Amino acid sequence: MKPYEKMTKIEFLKPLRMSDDQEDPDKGIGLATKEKPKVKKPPLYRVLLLNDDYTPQEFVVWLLQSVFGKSPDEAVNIMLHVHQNGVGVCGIYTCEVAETKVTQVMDLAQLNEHPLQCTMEKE
Ligand code: TYC
Repeated sequence: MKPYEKMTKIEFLKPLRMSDDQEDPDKGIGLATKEKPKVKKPPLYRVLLLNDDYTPQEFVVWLLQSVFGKSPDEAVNIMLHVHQNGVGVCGIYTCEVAETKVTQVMDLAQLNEHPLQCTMEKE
């Protein structure tokens, strides 16, 4: 039986260990030993809701629940924060997700003929 025939699938995928008496071809050519992590965290974006005098409060609460997955209590709190302070954060997402949320809010506002504005900014 050949050695690889005894190997499991996982063993087969593992690189074979070089035995001590074999010459290491990479020895002494200054290869870095400490690897830097290769994954970078993606930039994040805040999605902001702006206050206006015409969009109904119930519509904003509904949006926060359906687009941003907020609970009824969270949605009311965010809506009231925006109502009182002029602007508020609906959520923090990667760029593509944030863009999608902004588009969904703007489309729903337009469809329902409300002047609601939604934007995003880098964290
Ligand atoms: N100010 C609005 C009103 O009193 C409610 C409102 C809240 C509108 C938040 C927009 O992003 C908003 N009807």
